[in-house]
Amino acid sequence: MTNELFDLNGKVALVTGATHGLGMAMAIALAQAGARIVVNDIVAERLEAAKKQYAATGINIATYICDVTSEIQVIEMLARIEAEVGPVDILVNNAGIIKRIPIVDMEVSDFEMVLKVDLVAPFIVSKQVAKRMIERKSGGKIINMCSMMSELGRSTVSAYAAAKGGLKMLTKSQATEWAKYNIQANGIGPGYFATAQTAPLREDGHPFNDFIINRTPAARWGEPDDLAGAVVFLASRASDFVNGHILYVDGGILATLGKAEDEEY
Ligand code: NAP
Ligand code: GCO
Repeated sequence: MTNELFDLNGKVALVTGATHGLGMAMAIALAQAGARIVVNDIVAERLEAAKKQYAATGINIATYICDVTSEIQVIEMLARIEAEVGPVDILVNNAGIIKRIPIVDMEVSDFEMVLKVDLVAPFIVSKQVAKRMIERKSGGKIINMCSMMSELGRSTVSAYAAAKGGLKMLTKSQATEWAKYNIQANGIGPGYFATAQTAPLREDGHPFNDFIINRTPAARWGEPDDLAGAVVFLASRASDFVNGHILYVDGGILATLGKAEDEEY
């Protein structure tokens, strides 16, 4: 019974921007649970390189060039996916960017770009995928990549926090509108994970590295594979009565006020 709850055989999963990082780790986990994986990116070379990396783990992915901020490109991509792979059953809105600039120094165009990729794009892709799920009466799973910044502010990442806070509330609104169609919309909120996106915070003895290790009860950065269980759970029958939930995978960051430098828990 338990294995069947998490079985994704026969399902098609689109993981946006999953050419590396958290997206790739989640896509691999979904594939290992039986899903057929579709990945998009904006750069053809990155898709080709990713295809080889996935193949090295025994996973044959379908790839599509698509800028998730363009509704026209998303519509065209979904039409091709349906014709060439099959209708999307599971969507992971993983694609995202960040700009670390103090508010007073940030150009409006930079703020708008982060909102466009991290909030408007998940709206676009979810809308187009959900429309098709409703038309097919198939139900489905929408999983939005939230963040510690869905709950907390941090200097220099105001645009990202505004987007990820909005994405939390978009997730709850999607859950409200789509639950009756048996579509579950939920979020995953990773803590601080070791990927290209956070590399600048971990390099060359950056003080933030030690800060995060001290701020995280698990006393380490997350590794992309730490999201495998969360994404398979939210993509599977096991979460059919879970709606509008943000599942934080953060080593305990949100559970604690933190501790003094030399204090031991
Ligand atoms: P990442 O290394 O920056 O990867 C983001 C991916 O999104 C890249 O493959 C990128 O493609 C793609 N992308 C960006 N803009 C796109 C667009 N307009 N259309 C299509 N694809 C686009 O990020 P990550 O660390 O793996 O994180 C993945 C997600 O989890 C993001 O949403 C991030 O905000 C979130 N998250 C990360 C952490 C963390 O600690 N790492 C924690 C919480 C939440 P290119 O490489 O071609 O630009
Ligand atoms: C930052 C980091 C974070 C992580 C993640 C934390 O500069 O604070 O990039 O934003 O990416 O979102 O959950």
